[in-house]
Amino acid sequence: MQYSNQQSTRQESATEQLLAPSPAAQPTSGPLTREELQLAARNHSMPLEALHREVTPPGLHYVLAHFDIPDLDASPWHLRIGGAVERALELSMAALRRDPAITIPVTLECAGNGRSLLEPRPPSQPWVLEAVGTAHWTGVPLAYLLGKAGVLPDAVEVVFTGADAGVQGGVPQQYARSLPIREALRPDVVLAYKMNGADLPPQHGYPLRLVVPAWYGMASVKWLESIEVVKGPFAGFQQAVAYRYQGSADDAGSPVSRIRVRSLMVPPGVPDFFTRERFLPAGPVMLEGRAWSGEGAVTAVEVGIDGTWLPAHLDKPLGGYAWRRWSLPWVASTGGHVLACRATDITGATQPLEQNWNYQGMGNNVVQRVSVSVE
Ligand SMILES: Nc1nc2c(c(=O)[nH]1)N[C@H]1C(S)=C(S)[C@@H](COP(=O)(O)O)O[C@H]1N2
Ligand SMILES: [Mo]
Repeated sequence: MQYSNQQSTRQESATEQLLAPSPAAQPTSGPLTREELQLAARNHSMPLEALHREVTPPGLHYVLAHFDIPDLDASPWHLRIGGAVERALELSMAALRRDPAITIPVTLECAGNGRSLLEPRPPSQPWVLEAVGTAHWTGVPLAYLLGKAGVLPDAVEVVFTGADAGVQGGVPQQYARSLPIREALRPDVVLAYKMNGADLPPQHGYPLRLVVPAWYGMASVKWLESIEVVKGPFAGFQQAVAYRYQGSADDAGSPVSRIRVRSLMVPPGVPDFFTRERFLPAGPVMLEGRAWSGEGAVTAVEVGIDGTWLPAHLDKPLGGYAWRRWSLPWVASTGGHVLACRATDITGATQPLEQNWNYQGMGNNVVQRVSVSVE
């Protein structure tokens, strides 16, 4: 794929570029831009072959950071909990590690997963299909700490602020997101300091991050610095402007929250280096992948073979908030084939065969299609 450098030949001064809404904010067709390539090189997805593994090793788990990854030292580091609480708290990492901890397997997915498939393409991190990963997160339940602080009765939301700062849409900011009180008090929302049993890697939020199971990744604030209980809805950029299902630039839209049902397949056979097209020998092959939904349990996965849908076998899920393996034996016959997979969850929601477009490219859970050549 080529990229164009048109976006870099703008006439504005650096200051104008910072303070004006980014000119790249319009959805675009055509070649990937330099800005998209820069983001794609910083933020990586999970190679699809990692779907073989029930738990994703940190280096294979997708990463998304809006700004720079902060270089934080855990020893002087403190978490502040304040706002509409009876007792403000300031906790060191050592103190947090003494609190009761839980470990929970969680599938995280970026809300922008699938964005680069849209036409026209919303200009942002150009994910294809695999901005996902599943890890065991260990830490203190948020509800335990909010209980210690004592949430005041008129509180409505909890705001989480990370240590990372930058400018987005012309707005200087620290990365911050909120949760409604009832979500913040769920027993499975965790302030995590371990990923798969080891200290968080820098890119995943060291020394402490929030993990909100079932919600798209933007809710799980990394490099967590402060927690503020508030009496009105939070209007920060990442809440009020970004992460909304919008029809157009002037549509206020609705907030992105829970992960839409999705399945992915391990592409069978071997790839062509450049095109990633697949080659495999004729004969029996086990098609497999994983499926998840933030709305409730995955109840079915169908596999499409040249347009005919067959029910896949489902393994037990790893947990209430983690993906579920599916498999289907197939006898590959010589020639070209198109394979697809489509999951359905307990609410009856199923993946669309044709993608739905929205202005920010959020929640595109269109079915994956894999072309294979059988020899
Ligand atoms: N502080 C902070 N937290 C953040 C982000 C960020 O840029 N800064 N990105 C969010 C987004 S959009 C996603 S999808 C997840 C990605 O988490 P991961 O990199 O551990 O997979 O982190 C979320 N938490
Ligand atoms: Mo994201």
